Amino acid sequence: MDKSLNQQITDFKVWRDELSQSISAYRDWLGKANPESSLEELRLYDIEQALERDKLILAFVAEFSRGKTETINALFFSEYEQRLLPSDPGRTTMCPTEVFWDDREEPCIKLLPIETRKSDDSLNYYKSTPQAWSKIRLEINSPSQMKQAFLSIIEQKEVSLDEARAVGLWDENDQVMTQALQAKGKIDIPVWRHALINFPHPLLKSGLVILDTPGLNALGAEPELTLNIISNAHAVIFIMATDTGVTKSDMQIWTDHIGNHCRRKIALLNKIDILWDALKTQAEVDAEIISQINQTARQLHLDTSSVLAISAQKALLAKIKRDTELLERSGILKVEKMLAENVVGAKHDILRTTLVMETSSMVKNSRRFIQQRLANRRSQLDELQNLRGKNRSIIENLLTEVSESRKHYDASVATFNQGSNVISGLGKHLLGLLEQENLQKLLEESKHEIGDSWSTVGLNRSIRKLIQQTRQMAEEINGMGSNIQQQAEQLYQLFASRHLFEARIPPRLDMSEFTERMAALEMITEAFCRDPVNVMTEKHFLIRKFFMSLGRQVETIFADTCKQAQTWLKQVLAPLKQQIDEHKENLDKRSKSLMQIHQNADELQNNITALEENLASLQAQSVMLDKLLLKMMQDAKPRNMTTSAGPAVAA
Ligand SMILES: Nc1nc2c(ncn2[C@@H]2O[C@H](COP(=O)(O)OP(=O)(O)OP(=O)(O)O)[C@@H](O)[C@H]2O)c(=O)[nH]1
Ligand SMILES: [Mg+2]
Repeated sequence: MDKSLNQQITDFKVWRDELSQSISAYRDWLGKANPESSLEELRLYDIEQALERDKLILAFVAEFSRGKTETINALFFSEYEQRLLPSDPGRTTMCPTEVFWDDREEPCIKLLPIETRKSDDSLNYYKSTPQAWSKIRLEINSPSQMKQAFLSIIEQKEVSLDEARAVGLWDENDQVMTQALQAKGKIDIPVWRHALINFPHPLLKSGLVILDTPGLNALGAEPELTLNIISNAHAVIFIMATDTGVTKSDMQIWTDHIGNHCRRKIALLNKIDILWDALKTQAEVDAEIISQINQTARQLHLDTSSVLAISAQKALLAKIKRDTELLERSGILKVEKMLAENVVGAKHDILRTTLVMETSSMVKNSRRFIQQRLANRRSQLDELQNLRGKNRSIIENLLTEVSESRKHYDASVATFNQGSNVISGLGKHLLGLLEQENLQKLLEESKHEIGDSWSTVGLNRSIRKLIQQTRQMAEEINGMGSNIQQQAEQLYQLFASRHLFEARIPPRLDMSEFTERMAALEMITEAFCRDPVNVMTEKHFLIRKFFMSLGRQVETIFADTCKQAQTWLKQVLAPLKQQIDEHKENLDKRSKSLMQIHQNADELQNNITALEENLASLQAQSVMLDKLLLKMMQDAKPRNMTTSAGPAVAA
């Protein structure tokens, strides 16, 4: 394997682990320093988990026999010196296959029976239902046992027309099926619906997940793949073959399942070895390849730099035989370079700009908090040191002063409590819109709108209406969000003007991700409804399944947004609340120590000593936070990785 891709993925994992350690150190500190920080601690824990479980998903999507599995073998599994995942002429991979590593389980392959398609339960649901899967253990030291086990991915069985219909796999336009039915009265269908391969390969251990898919038939039959799994992949690798060129069904897969709904796309023109011809010069072969690349890029509306020509078969062979010349000629090194730089690099960028920024801003807040506390303690120390040799009347004056500011302050706190109550009332109303109960009503209405006919026209109309409703809802939430934000801002201003608190502007609630995700679902639905095969044959089974999968997706989007809104609501007043408590504690401390000194002059020195000790401890904490922050800021800088800005991968 090319070192750059391997190295890049491993480096990325090391970076995540180091960052996770810094975050964990900060979380420990926070727990001890601020007993009221459980919300932040929980969030930090979530971030640590997200870093640990972070996945980089590469989906291989194409019509059958274009060489997806061969490319996966060549890219990731050549060290087993054989074709580990089964790849053969004709339709080979029968079920979508996810290859990954999860150390909570032994190496194994898990298979979901095709009959599960008869129920409305989603693939995602089955993933959390272990008893539904058949499991084969993998002996990782025995390539032959593994190869044998992997053959299950291509298992098929003969069933009657009724049975094929019952699992929603009968397709009267599929020639292979109709011919089989005529010839033997039976149809071949896959034995398994989905395969999960848990495999301890170093790259998979670093968080890489590979998704291998069968051709158009399976994609069309399992809407959840397009709606959820493929559209969530970090990059989709679309493969065509030089011998067939871009066919009609290639184009259909591209437009329906990839084109507009995937973030990063790489197109590969495979099997260039077929063009290698002893009677042609290398220049002639190169010219033919370039011409095919240009034509493919035009057809797919991609930049030519996103289309690469390869021979997966020769790449696998070259790696096994350690033939560097053939490896270079196979074109696979360019694919590895592109994946390393653009896909891994881009993923790294996303984490840097989101998680690192979020945690470092939390550390900055803590640092600011400690600085303020230090300043307060210093002025308190000054006050006490100035009392040395002074008479009791001065202390009495100071006590009156503290008590006056306490009264003044309590009045503001009462205003804060009122405002905070109003905000939590508004917040409840806002969250109510995003709750599953409200969504289920919307989904029920959509289902009603489609009626019993399950037609594409009905589906399209109902989804459009649903999206329109959620758009209005997002606007309503935006309005409520800015109302809350304004009310919070007034409270911040009140404390800034009356008690010299730091003036801050509370964060806004951002609903743009929600709207974008809903719009993406609308686009996928439109493509599905436009597809002539779905329109002409009116596949009720499929449309029903599509609607169900769509419903699950919308549920996820609502749940994510609800969680975000909850966090935002908690954060909108949290910094102010923290300052209010801190200020109260300062006033309490000040008046308590003045009272002690008023009663007994000897207490002055004890109080000074205690404050000095407290100052020293705060200073040590401040140094520790500075170090942590510095480390995080360094982590936030791009390393020597290329960023996602380059045009090489269509985003
Ligand atoms: N000549 C040549 N044949 C290739 C190349 N890559 C794959 N093949 C052959 O093409 C056939 C199909 O390859 P697969 O990897 O099974 O294709 P797939 O896209 O995974 O196909 P399905 O699993 O059926 O969806 C196999 O016989 C491969 O050996 C290549 O670069 N050159
Ligand atoms: Mg395959």
